[in-house]
Amino acid sequence: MSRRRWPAAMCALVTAAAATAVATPAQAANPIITSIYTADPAPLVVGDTLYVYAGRDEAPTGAGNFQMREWHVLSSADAATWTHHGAKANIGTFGWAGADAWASEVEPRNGKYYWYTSVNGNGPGWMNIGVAVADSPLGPFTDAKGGPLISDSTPGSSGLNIDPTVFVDDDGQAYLYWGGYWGPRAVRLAANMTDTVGPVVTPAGLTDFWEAPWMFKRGGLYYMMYAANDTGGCVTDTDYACQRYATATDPMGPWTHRGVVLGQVSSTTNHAGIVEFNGQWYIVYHNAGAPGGGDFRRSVAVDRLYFNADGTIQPVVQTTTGPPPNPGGGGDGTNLGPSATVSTSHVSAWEHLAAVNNGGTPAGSQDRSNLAYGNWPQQGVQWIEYRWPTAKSINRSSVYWFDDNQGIDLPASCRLQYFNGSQYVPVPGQSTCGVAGNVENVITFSPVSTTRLRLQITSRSGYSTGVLEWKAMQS
Ligand code: FUB
Repeated sequence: MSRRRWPAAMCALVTAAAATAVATPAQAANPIITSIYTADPAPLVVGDTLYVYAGRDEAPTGAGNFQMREWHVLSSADAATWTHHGAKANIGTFGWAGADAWASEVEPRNGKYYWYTSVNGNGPGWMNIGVAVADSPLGPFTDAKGGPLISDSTPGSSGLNIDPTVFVDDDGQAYLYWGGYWGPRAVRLAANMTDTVGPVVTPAGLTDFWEAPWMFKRGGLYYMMYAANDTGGCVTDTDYACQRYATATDPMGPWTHRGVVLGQVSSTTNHAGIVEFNGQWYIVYHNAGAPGGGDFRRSVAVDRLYFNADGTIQPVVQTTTGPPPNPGGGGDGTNLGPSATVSTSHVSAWEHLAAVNNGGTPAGSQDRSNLAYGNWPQQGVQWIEYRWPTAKSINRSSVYWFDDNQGIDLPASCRLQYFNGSQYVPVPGQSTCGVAGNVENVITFSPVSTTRLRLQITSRSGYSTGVLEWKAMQS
């Protein structure tokens, strides 16, 4: 972090509700939006949409401090062309806060979207972590707790309580990492996503941590990217920062430092997020690259991220063109589901297995207008399966989950398997199997030639699962 970015004075109290904005198309280049200045981007994939949540820099030219009062949302269907949805939260979202809408991140869980924010409270101390919640990625978001989740009075908290990153593991346990001013911290979150569980700890192994952690998982390995500002391979001027990363086999660490992901950018601060979308990996970060840009007038950019075969990350090449369009798929667009024979581990007597491949287009996860498949009262691992008389080449699938708000709920996890002639094995290189409600969750993978495709579904504890439509796309 730049020493220059410490604010001399707090910004004005903002009590207005989050602004409603008309979605406007943005450009396909870096920065991805130039109509306003944006910073601290946090990507999130929901179904076939890539969202970016970002703060808004409102500092005038020549200002020496941040002026940030709003958090905005952008979205893209291909990681290249962006729609700006306007401010979906602001300081007024948190009645107890008064200034400094700093870095944030949205994490989905159980059909809700939790927006963790860095914000200045009105009480004693400075920065806090707040959490807002909504039923959709675009809100409306409201304060989920009525007070800070983390503050200066939280035992063991950081010297600067900013920059939350929240990660929900496959077993349902959620983790919050945050911190600035060389003080990383970690704590478990309760299933309600708004309470902490157990002590705040200082994670080991985040070498040269300065601020801005970002956590994700790939291939069973946990990754933590974070801003550092050392001169030992990171930056030549400690007013600037790079993004280092570490890996761990346990979500609480210890972490092993692996190197630099993103070198110095044109703004002093360096804040980034990593996400997999339509089978490719991306880094979303900010710089001072927009016309009139600067350290307090930053802009969000997107570039491709590449992993080596051993799981290490290649240094990012920063571009002004941004990534090429990635609409997903790549096949001929034919859904092979309707031509398949469908079977299942269990279907409730009053539900309909035929629902999964009858070509319906659900309006939402409660929409039974084209029938619904459900496996109540079964819990744990269940499956649905397609069989074709001859082998089909498939590289993409999607699932629209059924949620009856009773015994059937969104699943905890899912995965796609194919029959390789002797057994079911995971489809190779599959992207995250999404469990979001009210959307088509797209899964991409390397093409397989098979007569059988299976969707394995693991329920949340105490619930069964269901599907409204399942697609298998020809490659
Ligand atoms: O945007 C305000 C602060 O600057 C963020 O919280 C930090 O990560 C840095 O980007």
